[in-house]
Amino acid sequence: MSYETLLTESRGAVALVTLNRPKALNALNSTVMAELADALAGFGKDETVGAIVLTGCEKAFAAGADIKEMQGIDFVDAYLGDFIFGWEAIASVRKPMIAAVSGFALGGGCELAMMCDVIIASETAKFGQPEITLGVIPGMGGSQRLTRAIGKAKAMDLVLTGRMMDAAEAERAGLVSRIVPAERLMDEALEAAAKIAAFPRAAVLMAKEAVNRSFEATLSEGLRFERRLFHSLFATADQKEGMAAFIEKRKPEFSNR
Ligand code: CO8
Repeated sequence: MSYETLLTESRGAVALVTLNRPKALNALNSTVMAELADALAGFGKDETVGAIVLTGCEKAFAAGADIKEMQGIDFVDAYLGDFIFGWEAIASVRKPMIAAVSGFALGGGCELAMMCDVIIASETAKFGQPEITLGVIPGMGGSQRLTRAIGKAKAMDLVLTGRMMDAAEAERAGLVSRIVPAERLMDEALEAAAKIAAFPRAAVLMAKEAVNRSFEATLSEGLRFERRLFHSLFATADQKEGMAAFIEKRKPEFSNR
């Protein structure tokens, strides 16, 4: 599939999606959002794909929603046109997604990274929700996902002042999973994705579902949900193979059954 604003490729069981508007620092216009939703839904359904890496360019993962596109719209346009359509489709991809972030991840770009399951950042990464400087607020989950990721104190600081945090601060705050030197970013993200994609697919999807459930459920409901998923995995051939391989001191051969 070829896109105007994205590059997509499969590398074994890993799909790589690259935002490709470098001159606009990968600003997220409506074409990017529609193409991203389409590409991620396609890889979500592709049985050969076990994990997805989403990245940008060296200078920017994405510098936010496209301000030039947004500037002229009024409330009725935004409301009736359901402005920022498409993000639900991105956030509901069932396969693990790794954001490989170099440079700016601002506004909608930070929000897009937070829709991924793991954020691997290069030392150059900068995160922020600068919408306040434009007279708006985060619109694609920033006030909610950022607060859950890093807590109220820091989320308020970022959302109210519009300041950026560097990779080290983002890692300390719990937004970023790992920081790597810039030249290692893609290798690290692709290796992590390949590792995930090699594990039994059902267990991987359930692990993602269970962790995400913790954002929605009470502790007792979440624990019950986790237990049911855990029990259900004993119905899979891959559980038998994984445990037999451990006991027989050999590598497991998973079949995704
Ligand atoms: N939208 C449109 N164009 C942009 C954007 C953007 N968000 N960010 C950068 N660009 C363009 C610039 O206009 C410039 O284009 P041109 O060369 O034609 O003038 C080019 O990218 C390079 O940018 P700069 O010259 O500004 O590069 P600098 O290195 O000087 O600065 C910054 C980099 C600091 C990242 C700066 O570009 C900047 O502040 N960008 C805007 C960041 C921002 O405010 N983002 C939040 C946008 S609002 C938002 O995301 C709301 C989310 C709601 C949901 C989103 C749904 C899609």
